[in-house]
Amino acid sequence: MSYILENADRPNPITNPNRRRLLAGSTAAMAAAGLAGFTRSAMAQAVADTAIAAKPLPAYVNWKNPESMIVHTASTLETKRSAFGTSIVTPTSQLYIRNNLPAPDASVVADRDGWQVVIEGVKNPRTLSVKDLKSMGLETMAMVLQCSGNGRGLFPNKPSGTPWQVGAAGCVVWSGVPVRVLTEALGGIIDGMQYMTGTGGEKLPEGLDPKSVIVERSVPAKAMADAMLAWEMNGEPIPLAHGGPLRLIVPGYTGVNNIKYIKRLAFTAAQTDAAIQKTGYRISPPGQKGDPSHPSVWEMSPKSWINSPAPETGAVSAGRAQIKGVAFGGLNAVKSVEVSVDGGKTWKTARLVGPDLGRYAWRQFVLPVKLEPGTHTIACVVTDSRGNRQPEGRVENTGGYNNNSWRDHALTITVV
Ligand SMILES: Nc1nc2c(c(=O)[nH]1)N[C@H]1C(S)=C(S)[C@@H](COP(=O)(O)O)O[C@H]1N2
Ligand SMILES: [Mo]
Repeated sequence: MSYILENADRPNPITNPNRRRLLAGSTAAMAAAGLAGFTRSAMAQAVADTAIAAKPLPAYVNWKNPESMIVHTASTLETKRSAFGTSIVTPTSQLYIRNNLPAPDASVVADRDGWQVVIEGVKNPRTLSVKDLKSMGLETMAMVLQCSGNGRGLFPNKPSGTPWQVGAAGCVVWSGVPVRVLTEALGGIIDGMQYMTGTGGEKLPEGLDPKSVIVERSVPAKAMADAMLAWEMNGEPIPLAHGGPLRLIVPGYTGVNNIKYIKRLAFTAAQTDAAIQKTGYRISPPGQKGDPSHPSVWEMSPKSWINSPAPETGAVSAGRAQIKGVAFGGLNAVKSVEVSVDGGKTWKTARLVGPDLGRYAWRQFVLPVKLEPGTHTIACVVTDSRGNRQPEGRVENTGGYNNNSWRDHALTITVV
């Protein structure tokens, strides 16, 4: 990933219409941080500092809610831990963003139905438009979209890359045509094709080897069972920033495998030799660069985290509280979630709340507690339907991928 747009033009903070909301948000954050009692000038200074620290939304996603986002760079935005609601689906206005390359020109969403995708590795290969796809089938599915680097910021050795906390993830409802239906309509997959390879439709920067920058990922062909080519998310046409007009959805697989603005879907005998597959996104031992002998970031593992109370300030009043969070199994449904308020010494089973949107969605959970004054470490652990339990520790790796350690995700709160 040599070509990463980290310094794209950002809107001028003075003229940016979001600035007002940003400042309002900072004031609220300060109040939450217990700074409300500070002198006026200290308060004003702190507000100014916060406003400087909080980068404005980049122009291409200036429709996102600035109060719920952490802007790492113009191509990496995460959802604040305090901003995850409890009604399961992550609003598109609050969902994280990760771009390895600048998106295609906005003109591609002016004629969504005209977007074309090449299907290869089937008996009757064809180029199909979104309009064609819409006539071929329909499925709707809720799925956790999570960057493989989510939780990287919780690795003590701070691997290089965006230091995501928990917010490079969301639960999204997608609509589109199942890949299975599509391949059947095109005569089935050619024998021996072991991978499903998707290619992003970005215009590649000139002067660089295309293989070094192209967003092209292969996943085991079996992943196609529940995969889809989607044109809608959370009830709207997929915004360009999230991969419209057409996105490959591979449920249970990490974010990078879900190719935005897909222009080619191929069943292939081998994995693509694009750098993003060959050496990038590999679980390599600390100090070693990724290579094809290391596991690729594919399936997600069971993971959960607490979002309330007070994930950012850690300051909570004594008395009754509802400990809330999210839990998912990756490939399997959530069976149960346990919560500890003593750093993992004792556990209580939480209650799963709200409708079950299927095995690829996350579940919200709640545990009512009475918090006594003092310092407490709140942790949670999910077990999936096959009995896989979220581990206590992380697997150390150079890229800081796949952190699902419950200890790293625990919250320490001070109850007064
Ligand atoms: N075409 C394309 N697809 C892509 C990417 C990209 O840069 N280009 N980034 C990937 C990565 S690393 C992640 S985590 C997700 C992010 O999806 P989002 O920006 O919709 O949240 O998209 C994936 N699909
Ligand atoms: Mo990612």
